[in-house]
Amino acid sequence: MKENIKVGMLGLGYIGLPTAALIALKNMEVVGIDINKDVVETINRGEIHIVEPELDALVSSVVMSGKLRASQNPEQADVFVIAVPTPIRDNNQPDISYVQSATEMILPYLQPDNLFIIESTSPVGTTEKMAELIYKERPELKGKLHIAYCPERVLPGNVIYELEHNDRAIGGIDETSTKKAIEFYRNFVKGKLYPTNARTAEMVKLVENSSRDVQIAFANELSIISDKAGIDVWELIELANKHPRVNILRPGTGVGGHCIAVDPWFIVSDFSKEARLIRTAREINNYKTEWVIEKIKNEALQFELAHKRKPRIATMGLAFKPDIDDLRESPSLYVARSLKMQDFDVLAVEPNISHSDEFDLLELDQAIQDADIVVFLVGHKEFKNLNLPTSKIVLDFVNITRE
Ligand code: SAJ
Repeated sequence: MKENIKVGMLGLGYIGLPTAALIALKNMEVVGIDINKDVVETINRGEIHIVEPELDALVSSVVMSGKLRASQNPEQADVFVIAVPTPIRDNNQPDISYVQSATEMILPYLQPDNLFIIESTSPVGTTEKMAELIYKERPELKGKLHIAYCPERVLPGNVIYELEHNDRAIGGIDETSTKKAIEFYRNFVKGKLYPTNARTAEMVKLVENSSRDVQIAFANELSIISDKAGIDVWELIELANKHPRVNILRPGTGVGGHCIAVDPWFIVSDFSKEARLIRTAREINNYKTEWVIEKIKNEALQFELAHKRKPRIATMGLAFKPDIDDLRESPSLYVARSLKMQDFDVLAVEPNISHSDEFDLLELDQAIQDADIVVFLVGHKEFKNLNLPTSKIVLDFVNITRE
């Protein structure tokens, strides 16, 4: 690959923007291409439109230095990286139309020796499909492009560090593509780069998140069984984990976020007969959220019978996991919303956000003081070591009050 590499990053979201900024920091020229005019303008001002620690300073410095700029229009580059969303539709089928339209967008700009990489989480076979699409429209390029899949595996909240330090699996549609893609990532990744083929690399991403989903489902199922058996699930797991080869994860309000609750469906949709455990894990984790709602409602009903009025319920945490402000696919938000829709008096607390269109957020102390029932839905650090008055009914689904 030549010396001054120019990179076209398609999609400037949670993955595309930090990756583009990191590449620019390593002295490559990066043009970020996004269909959203506001996103393009925000980035060109050196600002950001998403929340991620350290990202604002990084973007501002590489925009100032002229290494990163954003545009709505594609242009020629040496490397194209696709980092657009691949959502699931209502029927749990993956939607790769953004990957396809991003690929179509750059078709006229592709040149011999270009490297085309997909990072978006994708069903197995997507990279080969895009290669077919490219060569159908630009047959003269056949055999002259390098095409690969390389999934990201960064944890929201720690993206900048993990982008640089995590190991990565990189799979080309042929061996030269794999080699060229590894050379490219070596410019900015300190982690190990493992070569494979495109189909395996696609499946690696899906399997990582499915594995976590299955393990969390096991913990969630144990919590439901233990409740029925009159056993403290936290003590149970702590003791079982003393075994040298057992490591049970934590039960909770359900599984949220835009990855673990989504990616397993990419396997289930293509392998519906075979992926029985993966599908069941999804169902168990979704059911756990409904189970939590039922538990709260039962407690509220008991209160109403005893006190002849509806209880005020403080819901502690709305984010999808501890110590972040991300509400996407959040089971806790779903619980609070569902209680509110069923006419319960919900006092919502979320220390990581300052404003919600949906809830009048309360300060922690105020909510506890005003509430009859205090429900812990997320293990935010602010919820540790609280002095909870004994008069309050406490439902702690994440064990944060005992940590
Ligand atoms: N959760 C539990 N119990 C646990 C651990 C997690 O209930 O013991 C819940 C969390 O509360 C949350 C959900 O699971 O609702 C997911 O949180 P997470 O921290 O496990 O993962 P994400 O969604 O923030 O990021 C994941 C990561 N994947 C894995 O750990 C295998 C990350 O590395 C991926 O890059 C990311 O998905 C992604 O983009 O795919």
